[in-house]
Amino acid sequence: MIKKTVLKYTLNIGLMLTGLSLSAQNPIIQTKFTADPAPMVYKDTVFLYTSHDENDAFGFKMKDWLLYTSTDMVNWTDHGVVASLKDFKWTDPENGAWAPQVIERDGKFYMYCPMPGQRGIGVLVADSPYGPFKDPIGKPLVKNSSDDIDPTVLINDDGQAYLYWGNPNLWYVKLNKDMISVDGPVVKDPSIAKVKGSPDPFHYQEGPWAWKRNGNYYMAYASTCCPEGIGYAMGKSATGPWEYKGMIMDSDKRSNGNHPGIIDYKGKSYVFGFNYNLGKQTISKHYERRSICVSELTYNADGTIQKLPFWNPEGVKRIATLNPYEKVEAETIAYSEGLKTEKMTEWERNNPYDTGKKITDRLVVSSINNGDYLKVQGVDFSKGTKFLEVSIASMNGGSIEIHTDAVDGPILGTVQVTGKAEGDLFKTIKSPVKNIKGVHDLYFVFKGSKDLFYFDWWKFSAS
Ligand code: FUB
Repeated sequence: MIKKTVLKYTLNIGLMLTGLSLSAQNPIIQTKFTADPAPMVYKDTVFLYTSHDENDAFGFKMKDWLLYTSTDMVNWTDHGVVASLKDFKWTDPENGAWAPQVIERDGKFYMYCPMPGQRGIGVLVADSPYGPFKDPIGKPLVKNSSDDIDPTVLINDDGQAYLYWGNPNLWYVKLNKDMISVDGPVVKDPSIAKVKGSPDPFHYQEGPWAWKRNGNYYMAYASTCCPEGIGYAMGKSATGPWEYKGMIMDSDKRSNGNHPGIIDYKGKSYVFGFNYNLGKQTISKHYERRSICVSELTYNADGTIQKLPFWNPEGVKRIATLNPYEKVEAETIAYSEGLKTEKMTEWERNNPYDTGKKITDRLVVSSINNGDYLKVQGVDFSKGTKFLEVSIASMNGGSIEIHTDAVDGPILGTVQVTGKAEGDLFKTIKSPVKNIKGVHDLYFVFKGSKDLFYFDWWKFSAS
């Protein structure tokens, strides 16, 4: 494990070297390594399902799938692990949780999960986008060839669903209405299929992402490795024939891989993918420690897509504000440095029968040391401010300085945290703050020595 002070120093040097500034937004998740973005818009929220590179990964070391949500495209709330290889009793639980996709149908949520090494593509189902996800069939949904990775799913206007996947060929199969069984044969897509000795205009590699928009069918994908860019094709039906239309993002040696996830949300379009910036800030060697990025996408009038530069550090613009007068989970983050998140379980205490009953699981911000900070963007203080409440479990104590609009901007207030080794015992601390109005970015800057405390949520009040 790299020492935190060294990590922070290298991170700052890394930020300078990679051209990132402290106003960076990309990569959008800094507390874990994430890859293979699978965004889903459901009601007013973006649900971003991701694969998860372990902190000590050299090659692919991936055990579970994560979920983040946002309603403003800049502040992302961490929901932790939503599914893992352990949910499939028929596979190796240790490694191989590759690129998933989730789709909603008739109020149920279906997660398609590939496992490499000819293990196939499994399916999980849940009644809520937050899970719990369960394996309804107890076996792979698709087990066809060594190409079986990277599923993407589309439900056509006539209700017919299609599952596509594959590296280095694109395959598809029709799904039944139940979304957990197939209808008919597996087909190797004839337009994108690689034919030895023939030209390959698509430069298709893997990571397909299918969608329909304004009557056009689209297939974006990671282009020939390595490095991978993001290419796309358009078609007149859900099964093509596909016509290569160009690159959404050229390959770039700064990112060995890339993997598209594309949505429309609140009147704008977005493409997600990944880079290696965070991992490279601590170690320059190539390891599979990836980080999801996002850019705004623009369609031309004829449905084609404008090419984007490589992931810009600024990311995308905020499209809504954050309400500070309701509890905000501390793991709602626009950008952070030095922090992690983890699930903590609180157990019943003073129980004469010692049943060890679980009271609650909470996801908290952890690994908090002197100088770390988290930023939230676009906090709407229309009612003004008088007090700030925070939910904290102290380890060594310390303080939180609340800065506005910059990490060293004006201080709105300071929360003093006392107490030692409180474990999972969270307490609410109420501190006076100056009055502020309008929309501001907030920086929670942590001061003290090391292992200061765990941070669960915060909330402002105007009286
Ligand atoms: O994350 C594991 C694999 O790397 C994915 O399945 C591919 O698309 C590539 O991103």
